[in-house]
Amino acid sequence: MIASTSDDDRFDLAYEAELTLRRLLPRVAPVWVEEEAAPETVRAFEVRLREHWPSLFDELFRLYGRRYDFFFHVEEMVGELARAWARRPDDLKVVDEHRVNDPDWFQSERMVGGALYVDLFAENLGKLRETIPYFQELGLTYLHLMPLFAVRPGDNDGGYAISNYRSVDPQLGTIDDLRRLADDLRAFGINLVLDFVFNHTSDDHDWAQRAQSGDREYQEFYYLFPDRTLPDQYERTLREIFPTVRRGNFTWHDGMGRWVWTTFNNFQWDLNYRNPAVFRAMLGEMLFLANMGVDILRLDAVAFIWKQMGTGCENLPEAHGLIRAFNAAVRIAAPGLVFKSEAIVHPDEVVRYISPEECQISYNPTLMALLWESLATRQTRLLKRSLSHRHALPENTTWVNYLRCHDDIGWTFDDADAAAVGINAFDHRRFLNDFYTGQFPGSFARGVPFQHNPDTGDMRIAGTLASLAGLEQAIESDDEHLKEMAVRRMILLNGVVLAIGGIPLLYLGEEWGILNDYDFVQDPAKAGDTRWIHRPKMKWEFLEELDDRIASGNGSIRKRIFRSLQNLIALRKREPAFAGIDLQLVPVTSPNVLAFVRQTDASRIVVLANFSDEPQSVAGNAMRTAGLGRFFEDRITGTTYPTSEDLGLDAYQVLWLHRV
Ligand code: OTU
Repeated sequence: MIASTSDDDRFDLAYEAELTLRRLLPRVAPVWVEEEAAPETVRAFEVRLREHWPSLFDELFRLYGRRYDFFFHVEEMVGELARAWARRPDDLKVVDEHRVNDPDWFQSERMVGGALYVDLFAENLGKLRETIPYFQELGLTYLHLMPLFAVRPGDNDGGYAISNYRSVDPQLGTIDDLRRLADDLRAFGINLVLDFVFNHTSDDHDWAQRAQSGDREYQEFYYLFPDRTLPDQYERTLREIFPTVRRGNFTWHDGMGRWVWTTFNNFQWDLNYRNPAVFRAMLGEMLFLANMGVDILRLDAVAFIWKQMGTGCENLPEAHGLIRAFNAAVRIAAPGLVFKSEAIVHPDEVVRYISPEECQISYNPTLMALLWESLATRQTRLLKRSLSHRHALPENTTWVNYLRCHDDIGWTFDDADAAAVGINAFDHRRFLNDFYTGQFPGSFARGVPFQHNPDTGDMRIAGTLASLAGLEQAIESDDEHLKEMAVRRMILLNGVVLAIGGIPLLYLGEEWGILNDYDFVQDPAKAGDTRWIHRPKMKWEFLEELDDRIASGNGSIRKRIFRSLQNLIALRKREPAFAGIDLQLVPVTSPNVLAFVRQTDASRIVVLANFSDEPQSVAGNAMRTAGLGRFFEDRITGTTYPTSEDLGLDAYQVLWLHRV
């Protein structure tokens, strides 16, 4: 049988799936005995297996149906799904039940996220548990802990080079600490988000070590080549992701005498998903994480998981098939878990990962890049152009909107969108890089280059929100006006991200306006990676500055940034119009102003955001047409305006308007 996609084949596949299931079900029986599963546990599993089996089988057959060992792997996999379900803690099964009945649970206006490195924020998992009141004070209901698993010694790419998915980095704690933290977060209504780093393992993962010691079975877990013949052929069509680490995508391994496929760092070995044993093994790791109490799994580097000679080896149809297969498996064995896609690629490709069958949630890198673009140009045309046809998503899915994360900023907007508003994309990216590295005359930003590629001119930007928004420069020149403008820019950006539709995600530390940390170069394991400039240690003494008697100078700036963000978060969580992602742009005459409506049946908010350092005005009538009636009020300041007059926006002002 050959995997293909015609309608006849689809019929045959459904039939094949049904037959296979009939044969497999009795074979699961020993698992139930071993696990001493209650009858209702078995029944619940069988109901969902029947429901999702056709899609799981379909995806697996298309990927692996030609392999001689296909049915062997399928049988083992179903056994593993049953075992995972039998071991799933009861409280998670209760959550599963709720979420199956409410697939929009993550669309709530109450969802507000934060991300952090355990060591940099609180030293270890035990101490992190003690900071839960801080998350509550800020209003977080979603917490992304950067990878905290066992890693290779030395450089481990901020935890993204994992040597064991089932154990925690001993410096951070134990797997039991993680389980306890997950339980506590759940008790406080905070969703736990962890990474599933499934494109690659560390070079010291057990599988990689076995491969190094010559074990053929594990050598097939990776892409290994005896000479340059195939790597050279692949290279013709590949991008370089970390060109300053090493040119090309392959690393020579002396011990094995082999070239290893390493898309990222030399020590991150890409997994070979053409081998069904790899899918099965990683599914086991995923189900283990699911049963730890993870609510949202961040699928790292999704674009890269399938390779095909002659292509860019990014965003291939099989990559989507793999994610759908993982998803179908989760629907069977851990149905409350959802996926978040980390595809920092062209916007047309970003959306292809987003569907209830694939990733229910996705980073919104285009919005992120275009908010920074608007801040640099003071114009909103490219942002609006992009929002006008790229914001809407399929039902039961949403965006994660962010300004900064642990990674760099890449200018991943669409060239045709740029052309449509009269912008040459190539020149514009160069301008943005100049602007955010402070090279462009008049720039307020203090970013640094990340992964400059001398051949293509490509470059990304590292730096904290505050340093990129002008606060570092303003503090250095001790200029009150510049400080004021910088703080307003930060409030403006947050005011948009919290309102625009999707889950807002804050990189923790940014709530204090932390500046770039230039000391990372002193740590040899970090010096080669400028992203560490925006990953400083949390300074808990900032909290004392919330006390008016202590706050002064930069302390009072930090206090203002913290309080304004805290306030915006609280307001967002009280506003039903901010649920979901439905958004309508409102036409206004000023090219510097972004205006949009968010609404539900019961409420409606008009957001105005002035990206210029000059005051702007918006016609009162435009607000009336947007549904604000004769009088309306700004939720943020409490100011009331009449639609009979034009509305004046201060430099960088953001307003959340509702009818009174
Ligand atoms: C991800 O990002 C992580 O977020 C990074 O922190 C890791 O270094 C990397 O994977 C490897 O695990 O290259 O600059 O979408 O942009 O997947 C960030 C393509 C990265 C990449 C993205 C990757």
